[in-house]
Parts: sequence; structure tokens; C-alpha cells
Amino acid sequence: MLGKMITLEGVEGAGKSTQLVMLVDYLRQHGVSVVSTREPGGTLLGEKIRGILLNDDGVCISDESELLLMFTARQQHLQEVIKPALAKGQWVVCDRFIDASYAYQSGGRGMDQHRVQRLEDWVLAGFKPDLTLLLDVPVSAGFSRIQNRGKDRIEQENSAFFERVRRTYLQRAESDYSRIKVIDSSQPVDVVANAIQSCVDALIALS
Ligand code: Z5A
Repeated sequence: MLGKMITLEGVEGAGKSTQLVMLVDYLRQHGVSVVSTREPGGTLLGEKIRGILLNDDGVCISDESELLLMFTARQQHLQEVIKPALAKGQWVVCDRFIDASYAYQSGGRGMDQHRVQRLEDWVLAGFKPDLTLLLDVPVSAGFSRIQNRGKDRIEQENSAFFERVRRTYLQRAESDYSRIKVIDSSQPVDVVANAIQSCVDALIALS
């Protein structure tokens, strides 16, 4: 793999989409060819799965099905978009990836993390992002930023669910601190962007 993969993670309203756009601009200014994508999604199949997972249209989805659908979308994404881009030397910037499955399906839903691990071993087979930016914000602050828009199926969970999600993200960051960098995303947009750029500068210098 010649390119680098950067993922953005965090609870709802953490600012991932905002920062992704700014990060992609920053990388392009540094001459990096970038593919910007998201999970679930990023391919035609992945976007259809995203619709099934997030639409609140009464379709019954068990926790196990939710996890498997996330990984179905991810497998296609890896094969169709991520690995070909990296092989061409492009950088991939992705709004959510593998850590979200641990945070939401294991942390939030309470599924055994070994199930997630088994799927990770199968689908990712050792592949990991080069850098993960965990945009950390208190759950209530994140939700207050998005209060004026409708909630998708997962966003309708209660605050205890999202507290578990946040805690799981932070635990993962503690145990994999060389890959996962925690950014205080309760700060103003430009301050968060500067913190992200400092992390990314180190990766640019290495490439
Ligand atoms: N999911 C899962 O369960 N398992 C998996 O494996 C994967 C995903 C891959 C995808 O949603 C859902 O799928 C997600 C997890 C689940 N579910 N939930 N619930 P998503 O990632 O597409 O959407 P999201 O997480 O709901 O994103 P979001 O709520 O749009 O948040 P965001 O992208 O982090 O925030 P934003 O859109 O950049 O900003 C939100 C608002 O805050 C906006 O008005 C900004 O202008 C404002 N903002 C942003 N930054 C700041 C700062 N620093 N200060 C003040 N205001 C700010």
C-alpha cells in the first residue's frame, strides 16, 4: 500500500463532516491526491446499505444484522474503493470506519466485542488506518449542535447509549494511542482543524 488512510470518528455532532472537508483541502494544498469517503457507504452497495441502516422506516434490524450489514458495506468499500486508491498512492480520508463498529455495536449495543473482532480479522485481515482522529465532545454538546435536524434510526437511542459509545472510543484510543489521536472537539472549528493538521503533518513528513 503506497497511500495513507485517515479516519475520523466521534459521537454525533462531533464535527467529523465539517473537519473532513477542511482536512481534504489541507491535504490537497500539500499536493496529496485524496479520496474522500464515508462509512457506512462509499460504494453503490454501501450507500444502499446505509439507507437500510439509517432510515427510520420501521424495518426491523437485529443488533447482529446491524453489525453484519456494517461489515458487508465495509468489505465492498475496501475492495472497490479503499485498497485500489491506496495502491495508486492516493490518500483515503474516511468519515467513520472500523472503530465505529466497536464503539456502536459493541459499546453502544452491548454486543460481545469478540464478535466484532472476528469480523475484523476476516474482512480487514490485519489492515488498519494509518491515523484515526477521534473528535471527542461531550454527548450533550454534540447533540445540541444537531438538534435542529431530524434523527436517523440510530440517533434515536438514549443518551446512555451514546455515553457508552463515547467511552468505548476513548478506551480504544487509550489502548491504541499511536494510531488513534484524541482531539478536543468542543473547541472552535479552527482550533480543532489546527490540532488535526498537527497530527497530519507528522504523517505527511513520513510519506
Ligand atoms: N455506524 C455504526 O453504528 N457502526 C459502524 O461501523 C459505522 C457507523 C461505520 C452514521 O452516521 C451512523 O452509522 C452513525 C454511527 C453508525 N450513527 N449514529 N447515530 P454519520 O457518521 O454519517 O453521521 P453522524 O455521526 O450522525 O454525523 P453527524 O451527526 O452529522 O456529526 P458530525 O459529522 O460529527 O458533525 P458535523 O456535521 O460536522 O457538525 C454538526 C453541526 O455542528 C454542524 O452544524 C456544524 O456546523 C457544527 N459544528 C461542527 N464542529 C463544530 C465546532 N467545533 N464547534 C461548534 N459547532 C460545530
